[in-house]
Amino acid sequence: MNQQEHQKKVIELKIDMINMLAKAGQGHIGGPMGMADMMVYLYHNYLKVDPKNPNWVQRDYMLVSNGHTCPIWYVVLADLGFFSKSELANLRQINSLLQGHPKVGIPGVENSSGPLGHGLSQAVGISLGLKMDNKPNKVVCFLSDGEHQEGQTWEAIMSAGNWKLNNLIAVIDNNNIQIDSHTSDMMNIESLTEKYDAFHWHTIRIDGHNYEQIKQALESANSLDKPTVIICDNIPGKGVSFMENKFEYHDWTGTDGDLEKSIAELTEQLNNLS
Ligand SMILES: Cc1ncc(C[n+]2csc(CCOP(=O)(O)OP(=O)(O)O)c2C)c(N)n1
Ligand SMILES: [Mg+2]
Repeated sequence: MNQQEHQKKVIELKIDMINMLAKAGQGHIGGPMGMADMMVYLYHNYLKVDPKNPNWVQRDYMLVSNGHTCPIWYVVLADLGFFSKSELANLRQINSLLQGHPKVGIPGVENSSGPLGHGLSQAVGISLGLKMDNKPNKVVCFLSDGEHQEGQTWEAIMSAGNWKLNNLIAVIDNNNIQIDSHTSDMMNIESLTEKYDAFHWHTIRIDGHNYEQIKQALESANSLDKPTVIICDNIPGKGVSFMENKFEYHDWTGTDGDLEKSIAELTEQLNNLS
């Protein structure tokens, strides 16, 4: 997918996501909007996956540790055909496939999450197992800035560096928001670059909305004898003016008019592309 196709797909999927949240009446929005560029790039230009055969033994593994951001994951997976798009209309309904947090059993979803701070450990386990079996599959794990305030995340970072897991890529949604504060005000996690370097990772820091930077970062991953981290300096709520950089839009709780205004802004951006 080239840059223009990518931009278009990102906006279309943001609109799908907002429609899905509108139907559910609530759900997480700020993080997912900021992660969309990277998520779409990964699935369309990088990961080796087969939507018709989600458990294909040769697949790359995609994990999302910051599980509350699953709305963007769900729309990307549905768009690729991992499951029917009609499932999106049942988000957060009792007994439906797609709950507010992702779980194993949803086609394409490799890890259950929601309780934060565990996903990188799960990814390290998979990566280590694959290496022990001399398998070429890659493992990509999304995690958040907020999760770097949790001890287990650092145990996983230390383990991956120690075992030189060069089949592992951690992608950080470094958006400087968490549930009810800016991350830097709650508990500063910086400097991530120096910290990952010190834990023996190949450390790349990019603007997570820049197609070329995303492309180059992924091209340089896995080439060294180390795990790779791509620290994405993301804008939460990216693409909707009144949501951008506002921790108040960590989630959307049904405020009247918000979603209609968001879709109007995104539709205008889409029209400007074509
Ligand atoms: C172990 C754990 N503690 C607390 C929560 C509640 N919680 C849900 S989302 C969230 C914010 C975490 O920050 P981040 O992942 O950076 O969120 P975002 O950028 O998407 O706003 C918190 C504290 C949780 N899900 N799991
Ligand atoms: Mg965050």
